[in-house]
Amino acid sequence: MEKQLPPGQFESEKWPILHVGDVYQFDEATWNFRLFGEVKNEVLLTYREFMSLPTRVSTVNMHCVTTWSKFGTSFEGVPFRELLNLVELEDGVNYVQIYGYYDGDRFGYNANLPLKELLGDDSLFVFRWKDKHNEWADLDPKHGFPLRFIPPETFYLWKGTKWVSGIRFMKEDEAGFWEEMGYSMTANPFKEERYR
Ligand SMILES: Nc1nc2c(c(=O)[nH]1)N[C@H]1C(S)=C(S)[C@@H](COP(=O)(O)O)O[C@H]1N2
Ligand SMILES: [Mo]
Repeated sequence: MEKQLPPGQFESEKWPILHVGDVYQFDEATWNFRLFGEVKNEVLLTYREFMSLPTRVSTVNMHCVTTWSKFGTSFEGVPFRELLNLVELEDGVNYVQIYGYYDGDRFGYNANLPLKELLGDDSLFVFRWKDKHNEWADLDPKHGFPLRFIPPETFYLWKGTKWVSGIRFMKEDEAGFWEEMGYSMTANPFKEERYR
């Protein structure tokens, strides 16, 4: 993947940790993943069911709105598009909200994204990464274990929900956690869309 620094960003070799609130403590017995909203059939996946979905490895670039960019990190995860095979969407679904843990609530954090931008190999729910010794390792809880989203690099990394709990399908775009506080709905780092 090409290495292009978006305007106002600097390159970081390290992978910083950034989130609000405490770190989610994984418990397989209570963990599940919910597909809901504008769907004909709501789906609830257990951890085992989610982890049996097809996975792939992608090497991606990450751009945080606080100005660090990290290039060339390899992740293993389930492509977003695999989840689309499990639900029948209502007509006119164009956006999603990806939910995750915040402050005791598994659905306390969310970020909105346009559905059609999430169909490629650079749009993954990840659980493993190639660490600084170039060895495969489980994600650290602070980075979102057991599962976190990594968006395409045409979105700032706040759209990469950690400790994910589900996807809500929507006809109209709706603001998520940071978007409600004034951050950009579209959030393209290469257009420097930080705020709205
Ligand atoms: N659940 C949750 N996901 C989150 C956040 C958060 O506060 N809570 N912060 C976001 C922000 S602003 C960034 S930059 C990335 C940081 O991911 P990292 O800590 O793995 O670098 O997580 C995103 N996902
Ligand atoms: Mo961020």
